[in-house]
Amino acid sequence: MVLCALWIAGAGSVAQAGDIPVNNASFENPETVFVLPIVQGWQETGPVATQQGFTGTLSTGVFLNQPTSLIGNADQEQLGFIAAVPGAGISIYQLTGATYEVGMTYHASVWVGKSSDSALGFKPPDFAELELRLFYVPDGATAPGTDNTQAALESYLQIVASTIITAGSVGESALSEQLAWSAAVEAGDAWVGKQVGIALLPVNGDGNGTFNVDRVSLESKVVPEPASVALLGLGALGLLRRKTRGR
Ligand SMILES: [Ca+2]
Ligand SMILES: [Ca+2]
Repeated sequence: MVLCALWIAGAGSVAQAGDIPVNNASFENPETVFVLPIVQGWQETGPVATQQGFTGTLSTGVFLNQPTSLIGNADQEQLGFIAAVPGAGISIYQLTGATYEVGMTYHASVWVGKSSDSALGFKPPDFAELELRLFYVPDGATAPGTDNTQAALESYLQIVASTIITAGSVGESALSEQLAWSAAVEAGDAWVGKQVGIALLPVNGDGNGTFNVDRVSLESKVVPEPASVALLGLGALGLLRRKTRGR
């Protein structure tokens, strides 16, 4: 049994667990003195429109944490925002440098709040929902453009893990941590070897309000599968027995 325990401990140290870098994880870029409808380091999708001379995906961007509407536990100077408008193909997503590996779980964390009546935009209704999604891109899928449909977006962002965050459960002056954990990746999963993707997208609402997001992080962890552990244990016991018999 001692040998068995050593083997399991050894397996954990060999696998590549740890933090997975996320681009612009704190929404500090581009730098703004108020608000910009741009999120660097992420792909932004959604309707393209023009406002105040700027043409682009106005439903997603970054804003300065204003002293007049201070969000107490935001990280650094800025946050991201995502309009709580479902069905319009709105998202921010990125593919990381990591790939889904068998025996690993993937944990995503993002801190989420919602706009207040007085801040940028209006407060979303309590039933509005934001989804935190870990995804993979299936072979041959076409990257959605900015003016894509929701269907095009969904076919590209294939779900590995998903957490739905309701506006009623998050605050205006403080963010709260939201998590999405994948199950342990198994050999037959379609996402084995595919890039680990992370996305935030509105999935319910009445078209009003925005979600505020900050501090995105992602990590992989080793999960010894019960079956593997049992097999390892049996194998180790078998070896011990053979050694004992041989003496
Ligand atoms: Ca930030
Ligand atoms: Ca945008």
